[in-house]
Amino acid sequence: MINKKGSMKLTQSWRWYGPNDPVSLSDIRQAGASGVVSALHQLPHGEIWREDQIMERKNMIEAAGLEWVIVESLPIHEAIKTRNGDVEHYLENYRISLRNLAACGLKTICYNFMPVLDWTRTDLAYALPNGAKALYFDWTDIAFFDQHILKRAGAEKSYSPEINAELLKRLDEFDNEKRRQLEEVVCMGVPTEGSVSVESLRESLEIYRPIGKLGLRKNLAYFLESIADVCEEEGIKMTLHPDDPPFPILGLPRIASNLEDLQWILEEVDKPFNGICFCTGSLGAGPFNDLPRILRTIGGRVYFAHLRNVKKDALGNFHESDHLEGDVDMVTVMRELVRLNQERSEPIPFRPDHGHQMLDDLEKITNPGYSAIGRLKGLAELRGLELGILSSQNQ
Ligand code: DNO
Ligand code: MN
Repeated sequence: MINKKGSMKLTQSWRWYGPNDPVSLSDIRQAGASGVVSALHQLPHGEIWREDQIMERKNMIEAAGLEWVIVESLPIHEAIKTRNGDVEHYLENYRISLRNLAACGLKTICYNFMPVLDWTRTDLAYALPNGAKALYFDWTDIAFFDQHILKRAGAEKSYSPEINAELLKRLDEFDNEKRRQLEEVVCMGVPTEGSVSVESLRESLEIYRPIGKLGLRKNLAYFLESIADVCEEEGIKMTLHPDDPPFPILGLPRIASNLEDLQWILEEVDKPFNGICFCTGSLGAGPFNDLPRILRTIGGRVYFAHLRNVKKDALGNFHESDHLEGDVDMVTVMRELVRLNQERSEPIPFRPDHGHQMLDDLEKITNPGYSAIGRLKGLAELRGLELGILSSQNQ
């Protein structure tokens, strides 16, 4: 495909949780996306994805006039992240799933290497002044969970004096109902896969303690080396999703939180298949992350983008803000993405990562962050931004 300057747009894509997703494929088409991001969420982590199961999902998507462009996620079993005795079995399963996906034409895979929990928030229905609801992360809430529910030894040392003071001030707020809600939200893990218990979270903390940041980095490198041949033979690109939020929580190690982390990963396994999913909302919650700079530095290895914004306060608490408003300079990020896209032979897919729960969706049961209307709004804004940048180039 010849990519004349300005002629190729980013692929507008949308996450679909499969047939049980309250948002249908027809909704996705009406939102104007052409690409679908999906996974076989019904399968437990570590199980082989068979070709017939993959084809069934692919056919569903294509029958709706859409294209399955990214697999998100092909999850990494805890045995691989902790490199325990079962690691070789799960690596072999992963390689088989990758080959099966490639045989079905699916060659860009998103995954994360966060211990135990996927993204973590403390409130899934944070009320915005306009009446919409957003996902929210509050340091004082997480400190309460850590110190009073999880009861992790020495937990208070993980929090700044300001947060510990705030916790003392707000202690009365944590009645039984608030404790129950907090426990549910923090332990939720991935919405479609059920939650972990406080007890099993405690056990995981013990497993990860001796591994630490260095050990987890090594385990990621081992995983990447173990799948390198399959990826190179099949033309597969792996895209690592950054940590969300991008700092250690509950004493668990984090290894994909900032530019230095991402550079380490790309250099340690310095092969083109080893790439990044550039998630602006995840990286944007980090106090020192300069998103345009990160993208300019590692952009050559970015094969997928999640676009959303966050707004932090003085304590570092953050909520998911409107896609074009917040701490992430989305205009500059989009300019850089458009530039990168113009160097590619295939367009880079992006999706409006999360969206607000708003309008009619306020009355509906939705997957947190993944209701229809808020993402539709985000996609519309992002598509307009891209078009504006492209047309200003051609003037
Ligand atoms: C958060 C979301 C996550 C993400 C997974 C990828 O920013 O994009 O749900 O999809 O962590 O494995
Ligand atoms: Mn993301």
